[in-house]
Amino acid sequence: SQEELEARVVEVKNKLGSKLFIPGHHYQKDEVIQFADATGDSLKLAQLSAENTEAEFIVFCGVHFMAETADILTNDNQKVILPDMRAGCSMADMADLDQTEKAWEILQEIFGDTILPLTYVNSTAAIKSFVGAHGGASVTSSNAETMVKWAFTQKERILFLPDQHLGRNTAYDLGIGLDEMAVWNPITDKLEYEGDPSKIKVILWKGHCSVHENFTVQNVHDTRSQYPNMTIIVHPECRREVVELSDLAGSTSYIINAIEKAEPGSEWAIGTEMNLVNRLIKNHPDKKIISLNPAMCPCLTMNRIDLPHLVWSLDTLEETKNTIKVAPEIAENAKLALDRMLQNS
Ligand code: CIZ
Ligand code: SF4
Repeated sequence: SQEELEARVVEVKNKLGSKLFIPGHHYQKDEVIQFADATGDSLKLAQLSAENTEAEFIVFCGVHFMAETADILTNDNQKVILPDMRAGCSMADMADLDQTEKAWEILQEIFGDTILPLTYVNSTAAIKSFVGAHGGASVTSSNAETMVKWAFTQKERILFLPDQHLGRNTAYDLGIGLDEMAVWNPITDKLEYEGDPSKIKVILWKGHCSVHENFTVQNVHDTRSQYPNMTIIVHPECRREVVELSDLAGSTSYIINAIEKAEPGSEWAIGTEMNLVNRLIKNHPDKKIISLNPAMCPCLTMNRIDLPHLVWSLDTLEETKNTIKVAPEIAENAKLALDRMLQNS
């Protein structure tokens, strides 16, 4: 039963004490997040894992790329465990190393050595490693602007992986025109662009988040007509048109802060993952909060981590096959990309 499973988590946590650390991403289910030792976005959780040198077992309640980042930043005697190996990320899967090497080769032919690669932290360790090896850095949704500015101090152009929307929204906010942005299509190996390629400043990898792409212009119009006083706040993984029509856009922590600071009685429509929206609704009964998409948008892979998987991973810590271990040669260059971000943001 649920009670037995919960009691088991408490028992293991009490027994292991500081040898066990459970980071929980904001998009995790309540049944899991209630046991998290820390909650946060992916980068904060990886950093907290790295600071926590006492923890021998880090049971990462989030998705695969986040556990990889935690492994890269922690030391060798810390074991990072993902409670369900199927907890991937469709966005991270949209850029693999072969595709990226191919793209890089063609882009070098077109533009020469004028491009710096940047990758959203929502990417595999292999992609971070590629970016690190080519002088680039990782970015998160909270430091993307700073990092894109930094990138332009290094090179004339950037290749932004793997989320076209975060890349486009960030570049647009920095005054780069949509006509100065091209899209790299990794399925056709072609640059999608009409016009003179010498104008291109930003090359956007054609990837997206399948959760945040579910928020539409129609959702914005429906919300405006039904609730004229509502403030619409969205994550920059949403499409450009949706961000354009919204009142506010920002990272997960930006959204949480905005709701926490909001006046009682204020009204909000939020465009981000469903577990987080539901938690904000529950924690702020004095505010009227809805999801921007009434059908709600769960992240199916985040939801793979549930209470039974958490209990199972706690019961199999010593013999687990769910250890996330990034190969040293990949970790080394991936860490370069992460370190450049941490130094510059
Ligand atoms: O969309 C995600 O998975 C986000 C916002 C991850 C993160 O960086 O916390
Ligand atoms: Fe990946 Fe989107 Fe899920 Fe985040 S919300 S883990 S980007 S699919």
